[in-house]
Amino acid sequence: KILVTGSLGQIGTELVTKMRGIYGSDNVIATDIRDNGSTVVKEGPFEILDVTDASKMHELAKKYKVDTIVHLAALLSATAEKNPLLAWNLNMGGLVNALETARELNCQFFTPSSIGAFGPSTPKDQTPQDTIQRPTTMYGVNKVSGELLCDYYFYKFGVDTRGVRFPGLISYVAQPGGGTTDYAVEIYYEAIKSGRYTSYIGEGTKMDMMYMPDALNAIIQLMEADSAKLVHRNAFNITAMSFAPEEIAAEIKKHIPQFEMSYNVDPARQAIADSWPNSIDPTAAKEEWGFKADYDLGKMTVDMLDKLKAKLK
Ligand code: VAH
Repeated sequence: KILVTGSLGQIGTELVTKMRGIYGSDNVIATDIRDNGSTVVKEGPFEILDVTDASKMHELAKKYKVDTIVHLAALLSATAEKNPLLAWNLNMGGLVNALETARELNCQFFTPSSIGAFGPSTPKDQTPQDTIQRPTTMYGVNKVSGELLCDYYFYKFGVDTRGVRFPGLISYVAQPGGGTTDYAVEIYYEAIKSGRYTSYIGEGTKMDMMYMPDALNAIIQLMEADSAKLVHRNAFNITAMSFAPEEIAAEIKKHIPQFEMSYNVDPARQAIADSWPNSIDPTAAKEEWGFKADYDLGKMTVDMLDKLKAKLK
């Protein structure tokens, strides 16, 4: 039985549905702080859970006899930078509650880190798996602390914790909330809706990205990997592509020639993006659990535009 927090978020919405298809609906308990009446709520067990409520989390985990916890509930980078103390309390408070529940009930554990766990002093191109991590955002501080805390729970208490450093994730089912890479999702919606997009991230700002199907496969593949083969645990660099705004705009124009891109840089989110790597090296994930991405920018763009045309018509 798998308990998922943040089930109504960008990752959770699709991961719950995919896991229910693989492991059986009754074996995936979706939780979130609100009920949005979506299929995630209707198609299997759903519970309201505020991850800062330790006793409620423990009560639900015991009620459903869970053996796996997937902890996704968090504030993303741009929101966290606007509310740093709220971000610390929710991101770290929620994480420690989830880890304690996993320790007490002997659960396998997954939570994502991010390319946001790196900072300006980190090597920016092909960022290594093991390198300096001094992020300059609250989100990054949360992610580095989270990686260290998850490794600690593995070494100290034997909790089977695993994680990946996600790049920006692009999807058409549920929108991201409050991220820096959200422009790469918004641009596809606007290409269909209005035929033009004004990017808040400036030209030339390269960031790692990944299409959601590859992200979901990575979570399941890592969780099912042979633990004896894992040299690293929290958290693996993974990526599918790296591009700047003008590159995704050019790819969209191949399909929508009249698409127009313009720029109105948001200093706050540009500063976050500038502190992150240009590209990271996913070799460890490939070697230790066979990670590979199927979607590059071209293939993702075809699928995103097809799916959004159907969704938005
Ligand atoms: C964010 N989408 O923008 C998240 C992610 C690497 C980006 O961490 O904050």
